[in-house]
Amino acid sequence: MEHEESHRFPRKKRRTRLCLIMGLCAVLSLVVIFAIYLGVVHSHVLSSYSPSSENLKKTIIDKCEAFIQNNKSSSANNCQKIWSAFEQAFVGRDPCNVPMEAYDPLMHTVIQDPVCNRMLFWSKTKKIVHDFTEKRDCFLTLEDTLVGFIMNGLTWCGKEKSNETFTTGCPGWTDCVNNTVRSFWNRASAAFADAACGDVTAMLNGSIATPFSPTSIFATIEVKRFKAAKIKSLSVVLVTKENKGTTCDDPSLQDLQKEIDPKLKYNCKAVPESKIQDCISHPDTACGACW
Ligand code: AVW
Repeated sequence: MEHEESHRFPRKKRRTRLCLIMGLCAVLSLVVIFAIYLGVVHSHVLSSYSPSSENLKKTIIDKCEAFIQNNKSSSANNCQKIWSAFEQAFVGRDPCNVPMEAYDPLMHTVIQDPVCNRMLFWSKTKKIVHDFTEKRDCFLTLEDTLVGFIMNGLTWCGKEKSNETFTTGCPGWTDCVNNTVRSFWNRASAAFADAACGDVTAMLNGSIATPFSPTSIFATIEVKRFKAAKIKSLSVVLVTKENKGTTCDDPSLQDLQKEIDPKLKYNCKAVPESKIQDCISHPDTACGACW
């Protein structure tokens, strides 16, 4: 009995210690869970309270500065001034009633040297064209210029009688004609086409029925602004899938030819997509050999 007692006592002690450790663990776990909860709630409250205009402003200024850092020829630009000129175009306005002219002050604020002979226009070929220019310096699209680079991928709008900027709940591309984002791209495309000079290239999609789509920005804005006094030639690169699809004789491309000034030399070449993909994967291939 005595022997049993002496054994029971240390076992009780051990149990008490185990209980203590388990209790401590439970308390610690609760503290950690509570801290995580607090962190999540706090960051959520912060993000829902901080106006999206602050986030958009930061995104735009950061992208602007990154671009200038990588493109020393753009160093005359002032990102703060660009932001101010940008926001005045749409803040306080009905997001369906922002004409492209609203972005005139922005376009006049941005300093962009034209790059004669290297300008690349595109329509329905967004991915392949940018995969290509990302790897090559021989061609430049609107999205490779300061203003195009900054706004590419962003959504924004304002609201009547409000000085806030929104990045969600904005009208979609086709919801209304004069929407904040579409008018920006129309205006920026107009400026890009106005600056076009020398030999100009356009990459169009030979896998669709109408490569020169009459409703596209390329057809409605850019081609209409090509000036024969500055532009020597327009070369169409018709991207085809294994030589299938539309050819350079396509009626829509004949419309394009009719649309441009006859003084401007026109040529068109159907190029298999695989050939351009090869050039994307082998950046050492000379640009002239890509099509
Ligand atoms: P695109 P663009 N809904 O490939 O010639 C949503 O037709 O117009 O080429 N987004 C749209 C819609 C739509 N219905 N239509 C166009 N977009 C947006 C600037 C979308 O982001 C350059 F200088 C699509 O990827 C090119 O030479 C983009 O607009 C020329 O304009 C292009 O549509 C390309 O305009």
